[in-house]
Amino acid sequence: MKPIVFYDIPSNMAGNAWSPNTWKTRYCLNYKRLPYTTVWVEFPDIPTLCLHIRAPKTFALPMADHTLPAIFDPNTARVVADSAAIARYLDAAYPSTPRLVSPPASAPLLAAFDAALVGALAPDVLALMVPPIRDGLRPRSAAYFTRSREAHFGVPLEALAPKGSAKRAGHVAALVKTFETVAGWLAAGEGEGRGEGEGEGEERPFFAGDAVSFADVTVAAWLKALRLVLGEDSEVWRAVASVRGGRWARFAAAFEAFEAVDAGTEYVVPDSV
Ligand SMILES: N[C@@H](CCC(=O)N[C@@H](CS)C(=O)NCC(=O)O)C(=O)O
Repeated sequence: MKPIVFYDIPSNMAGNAWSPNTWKTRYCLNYKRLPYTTVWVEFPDIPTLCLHIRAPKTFALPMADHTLPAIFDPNTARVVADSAAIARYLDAAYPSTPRLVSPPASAPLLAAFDAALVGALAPDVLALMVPPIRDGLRPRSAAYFTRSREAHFGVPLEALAPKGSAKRAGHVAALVKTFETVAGWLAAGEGEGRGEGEGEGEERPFFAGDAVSFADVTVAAWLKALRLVLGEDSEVWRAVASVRGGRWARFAAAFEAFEAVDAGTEYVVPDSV
């Protein structure tokens, strides 16, 4: 099998890969052990790349019709954009790899989960992550990111959650509350139907039980990006990691086996575009 081409966004941060959305696809590819090679695309080149490879618009963001992750699979000549669509495609194209959307009829539920998670996390996670993301991007992407995100938020990025401010403390507290809520979703039904004393305190490892699904990948990708962008020692990661006696720290640890990042190659805008 020829390696799948995976389009991701580079940075100067440790390990290069930083985006919560593209981490979803990297986790899918690594979990399925599919051969792939990363092509690193700077933010301002995403529309050019997507038009060139004919990636469908995702309309995932108010400020951009085209988004990454996207993949090109040379084995089938298919181009797929959007992390949930990529997970469904990989399940269908490579049925002997572990499924992430199982049963396939759960696709709408998983899409709804992904949207609900982003909706719940976004106000706080973005205020806390956007300024350090800008600082960690390379210059061309950083300039684009500052312009597009300042236009979106209507304030200088430094004003989103200044260090030491009450505003920042509010975002951290609200983010922790959201992760408490999501931990509640994960724990729903745990231990039910068991005899007294049996199985008490046993955690369900993943949202659908013992096997990883796309729901787990979406949460793991946000946890990974938080840890990476804000730092393992940040007040934010420490607060999130301590929810329910370390539930999210244990969850994140289960994904460490799927965090390989290849060196890949840099995207160069073709002359013909
Ligand atoms: N729901 C989409 C979201 C993708 C997304 O928002 N990607 C961002 C990078 S984290 C992007 O490509 N942004 C392009 C831009 O801001 O111009 C998915 O999961 O693939």
